[in-house]
Amino acid sequence: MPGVISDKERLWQVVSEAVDRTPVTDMHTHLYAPAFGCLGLWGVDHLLTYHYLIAETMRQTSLSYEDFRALDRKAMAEHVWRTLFVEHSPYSEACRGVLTTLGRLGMDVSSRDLSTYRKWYEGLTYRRFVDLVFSVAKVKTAVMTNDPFDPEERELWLKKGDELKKDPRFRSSLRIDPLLYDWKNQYRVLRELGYDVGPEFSPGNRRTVEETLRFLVDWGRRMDALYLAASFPPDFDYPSNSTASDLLDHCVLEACSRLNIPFAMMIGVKRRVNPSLGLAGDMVGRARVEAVERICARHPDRRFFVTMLSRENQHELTVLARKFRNLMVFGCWWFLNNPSLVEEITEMRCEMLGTAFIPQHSDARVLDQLIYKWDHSRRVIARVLYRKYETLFDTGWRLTTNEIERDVSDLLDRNFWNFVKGM
Ligand code: RAT
Ligand code: ZN
Repeated sequence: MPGVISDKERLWQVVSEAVDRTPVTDMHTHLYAPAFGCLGLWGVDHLLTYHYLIAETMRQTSLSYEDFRALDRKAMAEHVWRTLFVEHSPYSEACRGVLTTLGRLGMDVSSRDLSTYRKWYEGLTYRRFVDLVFSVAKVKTAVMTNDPFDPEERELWLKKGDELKKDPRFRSSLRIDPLLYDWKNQYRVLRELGYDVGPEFSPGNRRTVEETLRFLVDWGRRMDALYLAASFPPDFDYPSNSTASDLLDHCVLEACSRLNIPFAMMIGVKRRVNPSLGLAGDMVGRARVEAVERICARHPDRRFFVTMLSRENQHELTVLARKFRNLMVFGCWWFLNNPSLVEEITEMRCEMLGTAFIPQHSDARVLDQLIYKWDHSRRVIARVLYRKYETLFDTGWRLTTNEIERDVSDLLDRNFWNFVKGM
């Protein structure tokens, strides 16, 4: 067999190079294409004021939440830097991420000099920086989280439309949390946009159901969305006597069917347990995998991307994916995106699903973060894959370089696209 790998040293080299070099499709980010203007965040001050770091800072500072919130972005970044990087050692995952990013961009992290990092960015534009970051991180496509309920973003879609879709590196997903969980306020957005919906969502109100469906299909088309998506609280149940469940049954899944795209469910987040922390104030909770089981069973023709936030849900979810081919497990989400947990979860998924899952997404909010999120994840994925191939090697099975590259492309790229296309 050409390219056959005959020893473990070579095996490690092939696996680590394949994982390191394969361009990824990052299926869930909060990034924006350059055409979205100031919605796109980048630079060291945004890196330092990432909400993951704000949560850590507020544990180590005597500043009140109010005083911290009153600081401007630069002062906030300086406070985070001093608190987490100077007064303590920055080995938490989110802190280390800042250092990996600056280092991979060519800055000297040993200087500990925030002002030189700021200077490094001077003269760069977001547009040029996208080229640099995508090439350093080896990301070929980033899927955005596009929210028509955000007034600023909605305006852009209405005014600029196609211009927002010109950069092929950025693709859209239509995010609908406000519709599912805040109907009593958000129905007004639909009305303002010309959809004839009422203040109560009830399946018996045919006009409201049809108009909501029309809204979802129109916006899915407007964005050219690759999937519809929402996050769900730990107590999400399906089917259940709730607006969210009714909306799924009567509008959301039908919209997915008409658009021929999957629905992505991110389950297990308890929003705003500490509202003073803003985005950093959300909590994790153990959720009900049975809800996913029932939705997959009831809708065999629909496709579901699912990630769950609680570590305790991971085994059950992985087993469920063995039962339903319309379920694609993805990512180690948010509080799970730490090397020890990524390692454990990825290994388990490899053992039960082979190559049929999507190991990671970045959830990057600041463009620069693509660099560290993928750098850190690739290292763990390479280690886990090597161990799996090593166990194969020990049986006497021999692999070729092409086979390993094929598997890695499936995991980091193709599984996503095939599932989107329904292949
Ligand atoms: O990881 C995060 O940044 C979270 O704040 C959330 O955005 C989460 O990923 C989500 O998409 O709801
Ligand atoms: Zn997210």
